[in-house]
Amino acid sequence: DFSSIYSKELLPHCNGEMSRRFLQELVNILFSYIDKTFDRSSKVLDFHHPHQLKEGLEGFSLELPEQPENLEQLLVDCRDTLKYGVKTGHPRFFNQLSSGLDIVGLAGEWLTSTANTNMFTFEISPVFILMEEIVLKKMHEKVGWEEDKGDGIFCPGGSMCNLYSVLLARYHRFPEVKRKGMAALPKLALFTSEQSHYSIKKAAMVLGIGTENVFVVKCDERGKMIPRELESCLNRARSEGRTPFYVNATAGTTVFGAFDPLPDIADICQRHGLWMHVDAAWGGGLLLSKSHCAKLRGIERASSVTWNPHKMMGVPLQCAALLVREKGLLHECNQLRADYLFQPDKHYDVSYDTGDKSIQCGRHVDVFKLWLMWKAKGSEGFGSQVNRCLENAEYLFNCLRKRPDFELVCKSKPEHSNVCFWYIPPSLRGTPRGPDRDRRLHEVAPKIKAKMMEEGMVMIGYQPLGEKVNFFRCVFSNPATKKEDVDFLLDEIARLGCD
Ligand code: ABU
Repeated sequence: DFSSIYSKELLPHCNGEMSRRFLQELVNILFSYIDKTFDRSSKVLDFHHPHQLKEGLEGFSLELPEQPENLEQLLVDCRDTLKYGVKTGHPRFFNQLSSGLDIVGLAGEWLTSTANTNMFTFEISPVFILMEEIVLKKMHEKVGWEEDKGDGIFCPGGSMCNLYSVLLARYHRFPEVKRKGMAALPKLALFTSEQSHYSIKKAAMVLGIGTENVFVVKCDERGKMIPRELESCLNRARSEGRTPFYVNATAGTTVFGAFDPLPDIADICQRHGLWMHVDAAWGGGLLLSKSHCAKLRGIERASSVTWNPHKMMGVPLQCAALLVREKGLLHECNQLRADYLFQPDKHYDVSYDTGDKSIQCGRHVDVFKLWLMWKAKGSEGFGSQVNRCLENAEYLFNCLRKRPDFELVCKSKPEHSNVCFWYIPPSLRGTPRGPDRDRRLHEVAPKIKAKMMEEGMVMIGYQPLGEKVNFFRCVFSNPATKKEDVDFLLDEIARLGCD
């Protein structure tokens, strides 16, 4: 019982015994949460509306006190924080591209927090800096780049990686931008598919290029960029007086999981002298699978690649890497030589002070958990994990084909682990296709999702896309998910949606 004990009785104020007991108690709470995460009979979430959580629930208050609270209360708060959160590692959590709870990854995250250091210099992160180099090399090898040529950096999420890619491409073509800014440049244009991630447009916005200068290239019915549409966008941009400099190709789109035709896009980029970026935030994990890596053929021709191990590889959030083919460019583009951090006269090889490659100053250690998981599984272990997720997707696809109460959005076999579908309630079955059916079908997924969240036994996302009204998107990245969870998902949707 910690009810009469306060944080002033923990380290550094007192001896370590009480700190150990407190942390041990916290670990017990975490173990119990982990057990529940893998227990199919436990809920994925215990949903409460924002106002309910803000008002406070059964002794759980988010408000901050003026006076210290005792350690017992802190442990209750920790338990409640997990209780009212979402178990993203639950085998029936299908809501996001990142899911799962990897025990080795978790160990890595705990160690990282305990070490509590910063990635800007070798002097305070000697081991982590070298691990980053080793892991990046391994990722370059999987992409297919020549040994010792590439560069890269772990950054906070795929959107930031994509931002870096646009920044680098612009600097590569117009190095004067670093000092003179956008006013010294012609009107730029960049290109990305209509199904690519919104972060490409956001990068254009943040970097002062402007969203109107992002050309959105049409996709085919599977969500893949159409190369001849890219060519016509390039011609249009030129005829409008813009200077094309960057093309983003997506390897694993967010909704359909589609892979753009990388070799064709690489040919176009080569012909027009453009930077080719591949956003493989979601699809990068497939590089580790012998059965599926061919879907990324052509990625080796990219100038830069985004790859998020926190998605398909199941590494705890967050873990995202920007890989760059040309060594030194990141440093040249972002270096500002802050004297208080990057002194050139240190007694070790200062090329390991990688912090000036970054646009951040402080940088979290995201690499250790990935390094530890790679040791634990080997590339092959990651490959089998990816294969299992894609097998689940194929199983769901086959189930959907057989069931009359569901309709697939894409009729062809999924390339990645995304499967998109509508549930057709009894009242809509047999209704002729058209605006009236679309209007009613659009309301089905949000209604089911609302009930699903209130009951909390499973979780899946939905969205509209182009002219397609709201549909469910199921994604598999959790190695704990089995076929029985897929059956459960479909039966739950049918139960909740039956009118
Ligand atoms: N950065 C894309 C993540 C979106 C998703 O999990 O659905």
